[in-house]
Amino acid sequence: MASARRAPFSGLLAALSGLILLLATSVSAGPSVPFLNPRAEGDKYLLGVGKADITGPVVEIGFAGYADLAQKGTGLRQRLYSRAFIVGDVNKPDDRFVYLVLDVLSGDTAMRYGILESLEALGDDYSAYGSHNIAVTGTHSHAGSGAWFNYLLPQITTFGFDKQGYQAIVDGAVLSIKRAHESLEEGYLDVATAEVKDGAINRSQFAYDNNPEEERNKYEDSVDTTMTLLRFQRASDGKDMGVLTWHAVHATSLLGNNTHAAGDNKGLASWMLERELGGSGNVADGFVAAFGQANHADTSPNVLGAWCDDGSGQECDFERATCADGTVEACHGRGPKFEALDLGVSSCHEIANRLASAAREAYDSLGSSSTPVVGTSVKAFHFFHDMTFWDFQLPDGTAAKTCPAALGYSFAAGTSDWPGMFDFSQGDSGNPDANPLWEAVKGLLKTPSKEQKACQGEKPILLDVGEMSKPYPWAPNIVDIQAFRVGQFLIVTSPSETGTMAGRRWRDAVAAEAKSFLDDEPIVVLGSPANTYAHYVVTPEEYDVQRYEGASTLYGRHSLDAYINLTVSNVKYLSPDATDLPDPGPKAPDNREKSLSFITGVVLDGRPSGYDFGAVRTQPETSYSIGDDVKVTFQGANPRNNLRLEETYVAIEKQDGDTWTRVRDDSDWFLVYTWRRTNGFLGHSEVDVTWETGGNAEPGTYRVKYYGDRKSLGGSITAFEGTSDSFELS
Ligand SMILES: *[C@@H]1O[C@H](CO)[C@@H](O)[C@H](O)[C@H]1NC(C)=O
Ligand SMILES: *[C@@H]1O[C@H](CO)[C@@H](O)[C@H](O)[C@H]1NC(C)=O
Ligand SMILES: CC(=O)N[C@H]1CO[C@H](CO)[C@@H](O)[C@@H]1O
Repeated sequence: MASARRAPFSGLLAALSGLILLLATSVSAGPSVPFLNPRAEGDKYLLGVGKADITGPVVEIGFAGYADLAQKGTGLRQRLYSRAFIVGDVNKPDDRFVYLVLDVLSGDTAMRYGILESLEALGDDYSAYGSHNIAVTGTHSHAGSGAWFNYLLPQITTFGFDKQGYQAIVDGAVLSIKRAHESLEEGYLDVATAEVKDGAINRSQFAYDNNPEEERNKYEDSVDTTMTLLRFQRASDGKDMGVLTWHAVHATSLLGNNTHAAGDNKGLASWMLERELGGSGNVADGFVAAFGQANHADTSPNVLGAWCDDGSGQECDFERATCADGTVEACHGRGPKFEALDLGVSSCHEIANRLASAAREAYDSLGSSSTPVVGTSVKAFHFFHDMTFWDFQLPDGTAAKTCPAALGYSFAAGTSDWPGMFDFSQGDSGNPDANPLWEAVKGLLKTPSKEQKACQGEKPILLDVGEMSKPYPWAPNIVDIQAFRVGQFLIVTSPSETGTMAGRRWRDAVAAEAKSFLDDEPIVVLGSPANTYAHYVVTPEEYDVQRYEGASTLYGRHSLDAYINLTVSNVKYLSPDATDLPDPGPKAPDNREKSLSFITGVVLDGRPSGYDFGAVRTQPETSYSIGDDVKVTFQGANPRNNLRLEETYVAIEKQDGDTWTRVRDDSDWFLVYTWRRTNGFLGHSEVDVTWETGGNAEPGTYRVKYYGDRKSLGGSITAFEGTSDSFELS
């Protein structure tokens, strides 16, 4: 990162204001007064941050990411959020962009259309927002319900599209934008970085090693270890509104057998940093910290490597990730705390801690070694591009082509983060476990055209998804090309999970182009998976190896070159003088109303005689020591009756004289909600609440609350609650 020009005296001013803040702090200092940063330098922008709940149905719906039919929700560990950041030009308020980080697998076409429609319905106040300036990205958590995808292939493992979960994401994303919009104020941006050397390893080193040696030699690591942090600071009182970070690591710390919804390592890191930095020195309740995803495609948070869980004690095969039986089934990545055998929960906490610590380190270096964002203009562009047999030229003049989407054989094998199950293809109709959606569409599978086979080259085609559009398209052929710029800071979004080296090439190409109109050294970050879910993109050399990531690179060997060409050719629309936008291109298909669904709704909730809804089935013990798990069971009802967005299913209340105050809710990582059916026919269910007091509890007298909603046979939904006996924690 190059140093930027600084206004004269601003260093002195910053030092003075830092001193004043320091004095202010020392007067009021309690034990946990947050670090107060000196004022950011640089130009002023219009800035806003906001956060809202997007937690969809947490039970009975398949989770997105691992494509494992067995991974259906049974509860909630931590609510999922949308975090919104708005940056605008002070002089031209219509020139602005919105960067969303959602605790979900990826941005997607369906939710993006929904968000754009809802914003439009909000009227004139929101007319500055549109397709050209909104990026919808996911943290890539593999621990949330799916069933909200626009295209058919990722819908298969969740039995189709679920409007309730889709709407929760759209409504929460829009609410986060509203909150960010309402918080808009003039302020400053500055950038700092930190290294996360123990946050990720390369899970496809064999493919990475196929990149040219001189290129590999330029980098110390086979994953990008730099976390980039962008601080939002308002000018009126110098308070920090939030931080937006980018770092590459798969959000797959929670394993494929975890069935509690959570934002995985990135969602958890946000909660940690928001708790640490929200408060006195910063904007009190609204401090927003987001951990955006970057070029993470070949990274894994399972940093101890991939091992065979077959008793052999061997590492998985370096080339093919297989174990002694020749399959990948026993191969599992090990997180830093894999011995805990707790579905990845402890490893997730550890990785989140490493991410939050790195962000904290970057944050603490602001002022002393940060780069102020300078240059007043803010620009954004977005357009759709059809990758179907698109001819273009590589920078050296060679002709290249992209192809309709297709997945190769290694896609079915999965990765060391979780072996591919792909059992949706093996269902037969006589089998009671058969997947109804797969049964409905498997006859529509096509064999690839000759042109497609030639185009995909090294990739043996397993699923020719780009040539299958019945009953509606199976995968995107039309992708979102998008980039934003504020001052010398550029954000490129990728609809595909992007490999380490692919991300480096892409960022470098954009930086080189942006130099033509910037006085300051460009800082480029890549955010993904954004706007649609276009599987993977790796370098052509990695494509040739056809591991999982190469097999999932949809548009053929030159997918990355095409993304680079399309972005670089349009960087001119980000120049300070730009007054127009690129052609919006062919609209991506909207499958929301066409999507199949075999997801059954809640029929009714019942209860056994003698137990009301909310009755305590198992009371807590009278006393616990910190470190114990407090467990309480209630007579429950299906949480799909009410998502309780911005509210809670469970809470911990602390006694203070005659009053009980809520001290924990669903946003807390250590308070876990589990729902179990106890009689499917009569609709009976129970809810287990576990409070892991080893996490962040203090001594006191407490009780557990449960908030439920029951459905009658007539369809009406009635709220109820339950309260446990009190207990001592010491
Ligand atoms: C979850 O999967 C991991 C990895 O295979 C395994 O070690 C662990 O025992 C599993 N846990 C449960 C509860 O099945
Ligand atoms: C992209 O490809 C087109 C040909 O389709 C070519 O004219 C153009 O120069 C390429 N742009 C870049 C930035 O490589
Ligand atoms: C820096 C890095 O990620 N290195 C890892 C890449 O993958 C190989 C094989 O899994 C590991 O051994 C390296 O540590």
